[in-house]
Amino acid sequence: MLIRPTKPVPENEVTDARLWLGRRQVIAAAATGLLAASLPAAATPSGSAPGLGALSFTPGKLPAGETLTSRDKITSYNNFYEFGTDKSDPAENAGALKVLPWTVTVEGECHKPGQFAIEDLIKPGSLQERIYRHRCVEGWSMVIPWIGLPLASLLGRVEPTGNAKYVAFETLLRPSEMTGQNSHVLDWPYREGLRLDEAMNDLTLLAVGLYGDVLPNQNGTPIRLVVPWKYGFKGAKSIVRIRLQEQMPQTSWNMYAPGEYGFYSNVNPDVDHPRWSQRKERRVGEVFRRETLKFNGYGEQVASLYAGMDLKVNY
Ligand SMILES: Nc1nc2c(c(=O)[nH]1)N[C@H]1C(S)=C(S)[C@@H](COP(=O)(O)O)O[C@H]1N2
Ligand SMILES: [Mo]
Repeated sequence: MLIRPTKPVPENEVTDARLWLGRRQVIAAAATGLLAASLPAAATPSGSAPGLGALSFTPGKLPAGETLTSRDKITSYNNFYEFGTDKSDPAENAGALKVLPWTVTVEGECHKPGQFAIEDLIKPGSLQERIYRHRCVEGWSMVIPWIGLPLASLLGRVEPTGNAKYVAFETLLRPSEMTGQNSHVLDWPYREGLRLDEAMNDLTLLAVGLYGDVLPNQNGTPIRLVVPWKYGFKGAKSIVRIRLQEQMPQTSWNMYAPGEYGFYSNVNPDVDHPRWSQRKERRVGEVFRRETLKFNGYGEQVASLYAGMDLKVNY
């Protein structure tokens, strides 16, 4: 979120999004036919990636009036400071990360803490595709076909205690491969947090894939948070630890600049960032900027979480 002159994004994405839509239409057709009657809901074969195999998932729905951002853009214009601060750095440098074995530790205020191997979390039957708007605090946005599991399903497995009020997330700390961690641009490991009711909301996803395949390293391999009504930085990548706790967790960007990045960080056109307006955004790949929607357009599902709160104070 350091603001730098924007580099031009290569305009070489062409038919990628349309091919994906074509494939999904075939899948949707199959899902309404006889095949669906004889199979469990999640039986969609897709491409495979080294180590983790193919993902099976229930196809999702494109929000009305939206167009998918191309896979090229989603995987080449990234924020992942563990691999550098330029938008093109993660695609160049994240290949160095050795992904497997990978476990996610879930601990703290819960009755059944545990360590979950990534293979356990991506089992057939657990994964859904969710096509979400993705709005970065810097003013750009995308529409991304994620694949993941609702965070609530993992939290349900560990059975939160009555003391659990918040959920803290931590990214892997491995400066030998995440070479950006050798600089002090942020206080590592990358940390994020949600209130428990935000974490349990059905929109909140632990994403393990996009465009039908496992997550490319630069997008947060092998598992990252996606909270579509919040600015993109809430979506911690490459998560190794999830902790249920009574206190509000510290978050990396809030520690870096408390006056600029609050704990809630809901997408809100009415609350300017101290150095720029949040009224508009640029869909990556589009020329004209568009109006930013309150809660990124997900108000119907989440506005009630903030009833009675002053969102200018709780930004
Ligand atoms: N671990 C980690 N997670 C992170 C970041 C980061 O630097 N490190 N950047 C955040 C920011 S600022 C954004 S906008 C999104 C970008 O996700 P994407 O590259 O998949 O679009 O990741 C978020 N998650
Ligand atoms: Mo961001």
